[in-house]
Amino acid sequence: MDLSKPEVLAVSKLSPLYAANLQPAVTLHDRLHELDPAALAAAAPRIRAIAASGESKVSAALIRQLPALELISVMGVGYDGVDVAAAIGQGVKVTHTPDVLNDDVADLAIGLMLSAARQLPAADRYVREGRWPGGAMPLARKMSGARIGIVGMGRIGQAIAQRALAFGMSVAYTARNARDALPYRYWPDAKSLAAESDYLVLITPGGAGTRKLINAEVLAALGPQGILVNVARGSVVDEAALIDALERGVIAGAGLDVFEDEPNVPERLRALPQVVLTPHIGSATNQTRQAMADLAYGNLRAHFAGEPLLTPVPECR
Ligand code: 8YV
Repeated sequence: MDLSKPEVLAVSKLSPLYAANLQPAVTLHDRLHELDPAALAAAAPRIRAIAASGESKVSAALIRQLPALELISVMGVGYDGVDVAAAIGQGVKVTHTPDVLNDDVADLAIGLMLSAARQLPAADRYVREGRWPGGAMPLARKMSGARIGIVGMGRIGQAIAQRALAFGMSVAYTARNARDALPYRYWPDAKSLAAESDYLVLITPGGAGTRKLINAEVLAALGPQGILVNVARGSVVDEAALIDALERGVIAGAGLDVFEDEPNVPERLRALPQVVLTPHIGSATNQTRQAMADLAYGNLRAHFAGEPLLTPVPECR
């Protein structure tokens, strides 16, 4: 072990791109808290940083176990799994990777909207399975010109709105606060937004403040022509209520990239043909994941060089 290098705990299986950035510069302890608690106890007094992904859990208990901890560098824009209050309480800074993934997540949101509306996965299967010669596929529905309601109007929400405008869609949103500088209609809550939307697209942070925000009532308001798209966090949707609404035709369909208990997707959801499912790939392109890995490492490097952090989370600014 090179004692001159800072010691870092990886709390989940890190992206190989992030790990490759870290490897030469730090001594990396891979998931000791899960794999070898005794080894963690031995290394704990020397661990100065945690490397995490957007889905990682960093509990108050783990933070308390690491008395030398200075920084938690998340490779992801979302950091709802990190107990930020506990970190701040112990003088630990938290960083994330905003902006660099806006395009990819917004692209995927539009892709899921189109896939659900035009039934692209089913159309692909139709051709592969040799069903075309037997007759045309059932007609799908038009997306251009429809109404999109966006839950969360941060950087990615705005990128989705811009794309929706290019499809001639009318854009409305809900968020904690109205953003008066934006030309979109604001609704104070998800239910009233859903009632005026054909596509309800979720891109709000996860965590306690948005848990099960999209419940049976909101889905009923979206209605039998409505399509739900989730590129935020599975926790934002009451998944049992969603499955029920899809099975009973309360809403028309869904495009889902995130789930309550990833990577486990309920069998009942997987059985529904009007649902398009992707395995949490919002930011999963080579270009974007490299940019995220570089930013996550850049924060860590800046910290150990005594320089200002590049992208601290808002609570740590
Ligand atoms: C990734 C994400 O799944 O940025 C986020 O919040 O959910 C994703 O981009 C992941 O964090 C990549 O490490």
